[in-house]
Amino acid sequence: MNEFDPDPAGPPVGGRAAEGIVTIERFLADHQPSEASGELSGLLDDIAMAGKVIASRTRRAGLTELLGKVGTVNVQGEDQKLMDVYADNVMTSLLSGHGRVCAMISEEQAEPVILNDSGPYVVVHDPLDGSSNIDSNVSIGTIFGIYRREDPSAPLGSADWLRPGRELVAAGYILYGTSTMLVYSAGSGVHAFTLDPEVGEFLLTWSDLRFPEDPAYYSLNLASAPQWENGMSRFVDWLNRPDTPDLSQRYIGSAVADFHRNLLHGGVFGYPGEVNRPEGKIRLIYEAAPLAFLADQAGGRGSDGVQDLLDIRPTHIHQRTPVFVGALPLVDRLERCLQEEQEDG
Ligand code: AHM
Ligand code: MG
Repeated sequence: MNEFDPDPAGPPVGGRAAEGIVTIERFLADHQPSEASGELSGLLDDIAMAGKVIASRTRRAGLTELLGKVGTVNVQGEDQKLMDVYADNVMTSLLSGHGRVCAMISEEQAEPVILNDSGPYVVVHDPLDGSSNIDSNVSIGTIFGIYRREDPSAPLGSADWLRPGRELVAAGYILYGTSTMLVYSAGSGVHAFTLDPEVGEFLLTWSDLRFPEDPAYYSLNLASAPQWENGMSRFVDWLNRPDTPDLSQRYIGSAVADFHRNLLHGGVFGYPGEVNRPEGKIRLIYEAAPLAFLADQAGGRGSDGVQDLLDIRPTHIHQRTPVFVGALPLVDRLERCLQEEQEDG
């Protein structure tokens, strides 16, 4: 073997590789509890369909008029790229059928989008995370979470979506990278499917994904370090100690892509609070909570530096939070660094 030969063992993915061809539709049907109505599987299937449509358009983004800014500013004060708007429309359109979804919370919509008062599910989503990367052909993704309404016959209101991530019944993302991959959990493990563009189906790639024991990466935008809240320097000092595990820094700038790589190879993604922006940048409901749900299901966790991200009950739909999400030892270490700083004052 010379230095250019690929590693014969392949990447150290902590999950079970698929044997044979299993479509997402079949996997969902085989894995739903026997007493389930099939509504949640149907909803996940609708999301997979939305992923196919968005993937097909992102593939052509550089060739079409879709690339560029739409000229409006979303509720976060960010320019809306045309693809953001397109992806938001696709999600709303495909999830409004079947009467399953009562309301959707989207990064691109200032207010909840009400679809069907008696639908049993609320969907929260960032239709195109990392969209500032589109014009440089870098991976982006759709993040989603699903809550089941406690009482679908009660009047619909904010209590149906201002809920802690711990109450999610499913969450996941679709990553538009070198291939398109759908990763989801409905509370019994994390499963990953790759879109076969020839047949137009998501096919099982790994089931029961777990963070590998030895983490390989940390994903932080080190250029923001001068603005970070104080305890972060303790973590950077720890990273540079000779007895610290050998970690590489990798930062794509699409949280979903950074999370995905760290899930496969072990690592942590962080977007800390900053001195002038203690709440950080990442949104709790449709970015942080779904990723924390997946991390938890894969043997990792998510924290805001003080508490588990899954325990935070939001007070408004576009609330931001500091985020540390990924492999357990790294999230625990980050939390400890921030807490020690607090204690030492
Ligand atoms: P977006 O939802 O507007 O795309 O913003 C979220 C993105 C994350 O995907 C990414 O981790 C972060 O913003 C990058 O921000 P920065 O360029 O400040 O590092
Ligand atoms: Mg986003």
